[in-house]
Amino acid sequence: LAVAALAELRRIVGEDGLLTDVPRSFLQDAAGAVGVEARADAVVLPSDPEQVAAVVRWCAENRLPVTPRGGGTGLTGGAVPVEGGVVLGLERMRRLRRLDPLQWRMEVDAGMSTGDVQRLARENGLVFPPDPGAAEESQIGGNVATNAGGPHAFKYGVTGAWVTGLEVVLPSGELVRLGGTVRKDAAGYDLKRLMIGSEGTLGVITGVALRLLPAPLARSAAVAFYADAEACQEGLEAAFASGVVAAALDFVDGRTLEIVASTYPGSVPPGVGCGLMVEADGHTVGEHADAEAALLESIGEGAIQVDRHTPVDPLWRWRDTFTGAVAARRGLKLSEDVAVPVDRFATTVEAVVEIAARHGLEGCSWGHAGDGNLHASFLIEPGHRDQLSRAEAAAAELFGRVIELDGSVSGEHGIGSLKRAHYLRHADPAVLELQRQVKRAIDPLGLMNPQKVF
Ligand code: LAC
Ligand code: ZN
Repeated sequence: LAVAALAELRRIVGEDGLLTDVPRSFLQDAAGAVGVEARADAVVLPSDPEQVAAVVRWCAENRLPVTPRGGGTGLTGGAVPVEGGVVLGLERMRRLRRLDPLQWRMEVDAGMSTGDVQRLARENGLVFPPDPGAAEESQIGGNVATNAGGPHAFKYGVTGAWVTGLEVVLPSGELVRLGGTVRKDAAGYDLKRLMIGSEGTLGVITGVALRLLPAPLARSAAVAFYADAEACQEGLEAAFASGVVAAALDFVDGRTLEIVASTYPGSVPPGVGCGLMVEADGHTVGEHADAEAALLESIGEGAIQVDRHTPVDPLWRWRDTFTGAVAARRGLKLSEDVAVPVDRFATTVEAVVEIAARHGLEGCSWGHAGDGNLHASFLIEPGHRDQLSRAEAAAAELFGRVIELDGSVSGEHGIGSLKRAHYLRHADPAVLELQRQVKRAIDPLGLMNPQKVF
């Protein structure tokens, strides 16, 4: 960027709000260096919504792309700039705007970490249920922009289910509020829903109004180990048949388990091909006890071993290490995020391993069994072009299989730039065209997070 242009940006965000030597950390996300060519002219770190609006307006006037960025923990390159221009980081906007414990709600700056949102709720006897991984690094605005999930989405829904209002800077630079602190709102189109999960392609989320719940009084967790994915599927279906909604129903396949077994807070029996992690909760002691009993009985059917009374928080902390541990195995992984109807869960777990082997790779999966959402990973070594292209071929085949099973190419991580080709291949052209029309209506210059999603 020209010196005069940088001076104008500096006037908006201040000396320390502008980075002209773009740090490498702003050119990647948690997917690592897998297949995106990143490029940016500057990083701006605004301190309030008005600064965000001024930066976006300036970029529109100067026809410069804007790439909004939360904590950078995404796995699809969604926050990675690919056409140059400005990376707009929200990390300096972390204020609590209001917290009304008795009304079960709070409003925060978009840059507040999701961990802080969860903590503030907990300290007030409440709970913010969405729990995508990397809670301490990821930001609530990014979680909204990707409609992030997590283990507890099974019972409580994904991030968007908890959003009552959004403050958004539109691609023109206009600051608008969509929804608010009301719990119901049927006035006009639900445009906040359109922003939720739009991956920064329709505007920059600067503020988020959330509804919360009273925290469950009692929680407990158990882990069931099975010989294979088929047996795990039976445990899963028995848990559904029990009529009790588990707070979470996550799984780990045999290969992933080998990688993470040493840090499991218990001991893994030999001969395990699949594990199921189950949480029961309740707002009264009785409700919890009934839920726990029903779930333990159902997941016990056909299990090799059931670890009852697994400490809840350590279990989920362990669970949160899977993605990093699997990547560290060979240095890198190509990680997919497919979702299938729950009755096709075991078939898909087996398909990952089988497809990987045919491409000469090691494949494994873990994830949110109750939602039929698998994090299918193909392990690769950094710098091996050939392994990366074989992993890409394996992923393409997996996506084809998942679509045949009536599944989706992304259950929770979104499309970003890494999954775009796969999404474009499988999406209905009429639905794609409708999305393009929406995009053109809101971002006619095409400057907001270009080359993402479709
Ligand atoms: C997980 C993240 C990768 O569930 O979504 O492990
Ligand atoms: Zn996940």
